Amino acid sequence: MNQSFSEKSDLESMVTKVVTSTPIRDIHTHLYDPAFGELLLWGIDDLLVYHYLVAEAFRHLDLPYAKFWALSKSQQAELIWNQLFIEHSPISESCRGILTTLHALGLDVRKRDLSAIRQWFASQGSDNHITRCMELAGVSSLCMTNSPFDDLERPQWEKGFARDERFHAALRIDPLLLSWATTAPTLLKWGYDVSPSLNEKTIGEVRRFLSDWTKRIGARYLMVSLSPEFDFPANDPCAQLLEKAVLPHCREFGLPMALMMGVKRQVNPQLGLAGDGVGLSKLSALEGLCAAFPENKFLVTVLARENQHELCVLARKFRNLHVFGCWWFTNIPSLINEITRMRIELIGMSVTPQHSDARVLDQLIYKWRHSRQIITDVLTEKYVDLAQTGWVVTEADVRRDASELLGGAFDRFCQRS
Ligand code: RAT
Ligand code: ZN
Repeated sequence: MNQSFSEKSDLESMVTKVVTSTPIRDIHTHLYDPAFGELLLWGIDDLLVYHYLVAEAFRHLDLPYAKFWALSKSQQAELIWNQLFIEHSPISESCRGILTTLHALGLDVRKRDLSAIRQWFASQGSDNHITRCMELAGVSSLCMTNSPFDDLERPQWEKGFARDERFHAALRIDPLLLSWATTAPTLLKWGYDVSPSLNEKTIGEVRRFLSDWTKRIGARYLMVSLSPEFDFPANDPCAQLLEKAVLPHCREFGLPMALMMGVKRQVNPQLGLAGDGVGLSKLSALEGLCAAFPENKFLVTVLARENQHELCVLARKFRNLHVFGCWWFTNIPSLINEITRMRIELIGMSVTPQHSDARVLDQLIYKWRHSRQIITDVLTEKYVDLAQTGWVVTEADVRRDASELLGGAFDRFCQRS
């Protein structure tokens, strides 16, 4: 018999226990299967040169951008460590994240000793470290971001390798949709008989390309990050390719299309990867897509805080829309709290509140520990509200709900025909 919980403190400890022990399926990261060797980043220097921290360090650094980029990775890491951890308190989410991670790995952060931390990482083996980070984060599987247009990544897929079953693939197609003029010659070089104009033959060849890569990598979904200017329907190559090639391909393979909306690329190009910003997306475009293509499934996250409410309302209208993640600049405790609360209040458990977007393996630990805590807090509060009506929440209920939020709802959405 399931025990029932109605006291707030009982509920709190039960929800904490359940959410902490529910395995997470992380649906979007930038991590790689270990077969990709050095493309899978880990360790203190990669943690420190994460672009979220580069942007923050430049708030303090009095150094020309070019000089910073000319430094080695370890010199850059040292500068960032000094600015963000020694000269100032490491309070920002990205800084705190490093401390959460080091602490969970058993390192003593009190010493503020970068060389000791480096020494510790240097003595770790990458295979064990993958398992340890995933265990400490409570992550059972994760989705990579796999781009055939990436010259470092492509050869490994072409060669083939034994897959690590914890690492799932997602087919990233930004160059195809966002820069057709330069991508068409690339496809031609790879043996796809495309022309600059999007005629029937070209569309067929684009679909053949998508189909080859979907099969080659075993893609779970296709994905693109879109700028605030993205519109649909429209007469530009992005909207045309989406409608005529990508969405029919997704229908044929039964795969969702992930749209990450609202990134303003290279607001400050001197910052490199850290130079992207945010803008308000036109969710009327998404509404148009969901309505016009009921047989397509859309996985969507938005970068602008101001778009979050409209996105939830859209999800109430279209069951072919699955909302996920607190992405990038919204992956901070105050906004995760606000957004998760709002989502659960508007669309209940039919949402995936978080993905990690980890670029460095160790980041799984903090990204998930911090978010799990907030998901626990929000759920507890909601169950307490229910208890006040006399509704009795059982541990089995919480187990089911946590499992939905941490990957189950996503899986079912993907499997739906
Ligand atoms: O969050 C990030 O690390 C960004 O740089 C982007 O990669 C973003 O997540 C994306 O997938 O476009
Ligand atoms: Zn990402």
